[in-house]
Amino acid sequence: MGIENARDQSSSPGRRLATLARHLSVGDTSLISSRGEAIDTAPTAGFHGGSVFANVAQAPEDPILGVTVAYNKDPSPMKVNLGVGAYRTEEGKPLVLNVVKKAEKMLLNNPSRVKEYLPITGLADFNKLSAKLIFGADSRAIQENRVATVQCLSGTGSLRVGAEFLARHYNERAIFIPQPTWGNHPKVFTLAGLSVKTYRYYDPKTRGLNFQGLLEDLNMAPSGAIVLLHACAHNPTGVDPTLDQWEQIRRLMRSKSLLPFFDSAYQGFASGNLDADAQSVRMFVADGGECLMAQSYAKNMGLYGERVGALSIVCESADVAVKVESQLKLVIRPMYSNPPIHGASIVATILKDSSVDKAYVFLCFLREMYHEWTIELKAMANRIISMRQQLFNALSARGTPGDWSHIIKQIGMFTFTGLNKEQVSFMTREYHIYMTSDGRISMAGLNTKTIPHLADAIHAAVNRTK
Ligand code: PLA
Repeated sequence: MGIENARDQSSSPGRRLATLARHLSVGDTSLISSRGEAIDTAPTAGFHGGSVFANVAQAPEDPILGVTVAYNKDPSPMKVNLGVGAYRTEEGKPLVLNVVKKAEKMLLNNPSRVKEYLPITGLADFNKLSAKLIFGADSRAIQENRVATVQCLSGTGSLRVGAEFLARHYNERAIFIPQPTWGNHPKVFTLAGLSVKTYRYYDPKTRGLNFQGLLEDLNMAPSGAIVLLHACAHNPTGVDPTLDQWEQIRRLMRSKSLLPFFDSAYQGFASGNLDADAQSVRMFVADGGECLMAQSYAKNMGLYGERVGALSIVCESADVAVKVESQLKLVIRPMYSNPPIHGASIVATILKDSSVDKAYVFLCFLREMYHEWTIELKAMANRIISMRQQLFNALSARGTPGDWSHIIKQIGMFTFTGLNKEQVSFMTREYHIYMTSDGRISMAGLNTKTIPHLADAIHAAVNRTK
């Protein structure tokens, strides 16, 4: 009897026959160990029928990226995707910045460019320029060579590498993250081996910052604990501390030796100004203390799928920074070996600045690219701000019950509407509006044409469950 026939038997003699057939075929499939002994191949279920993964449970879709999956399946022509934070033009199209296209053209036309492996730490120019972009050109930490920067896979990869480093080399496991925060934060930190705790951040009543709660919770954190801070444009709430509040947070954290871990995924998107959006970070770095910084170019350069980001660890001395970098390499090498070259080359081309020597025309051209980027970035930020005003106006015009002023007060890519799960699912079901179930909408996905539709949906959802 062949194996095929034996496989069909489900009765007990059938099973025995199957076992026999397996034994008979051992000569063909058994392995020989390096010591010359036969190794029992213990055939898997897959080998004899069902999948070896038959017991794998169906996982739920990601709460943010799964919204796009559902959106893509919807055949309705009126559907709108306000789930993932991805910038769209007024025509509803994804945007590749002109300056990015220019940089890519330059890279393509440069015959000396090759596709060799980058070092484990990534493109050196990119790392230097990234640190300068977030910490400022005049940062003492940079001048004193106290910053270890490694190129990583966008913001997420930077957070993960930083967390893995902390889990191995830092004496405190607890990381305090704001409540609420970006949904991937707890997963990234837990899987890296840190112990995730939360601090109060958002007050649903005022739809603003729960500053008192934040201070109390950080004050209760164990000395040395890690604290995750959104550098600007807090996701999902769109609520940031004022500069004065940042200063109080800084003082409290430094007095308790809490270690800041900044997540900067939206530099330039909150205010339209790269320096203004980095002020919170620069405040902490200026005091000479240590911190971690995860940077992403997904949003501010529109390089989402290129996966470009950087992790910087600001250290107490240049000597420590050298050692920290050596250990970051040990984290990265077994994870993905070294980062991809293309996106980082685009960023480095744009960030190169001619301030060193304005005499070179070539360098001046590069500086122009930087300037051009800031203009395109500001245009994206301004369009988002105008969407806020338009949505607010549309709801006011409809007389939608409730105070909607938070739409214009919140900043960055998202509005945390305050709509509940039921209202969100009603809007998706009846109006084909896709958003995360916590009521967050990506303002960057809206345009003048879709605003009336969204306002109608919100109006109906609110009136329905009033
Ligand atoms: N940190 C925060 C606060 C973010 O909002 C995001 C992206 C990241 C890090 C990671 O970005 P990156 O790895 O692509 O650089 N948040 C998005 C996308 C825009 C996502 O969930 O992946 C969001 O819709 O919330």
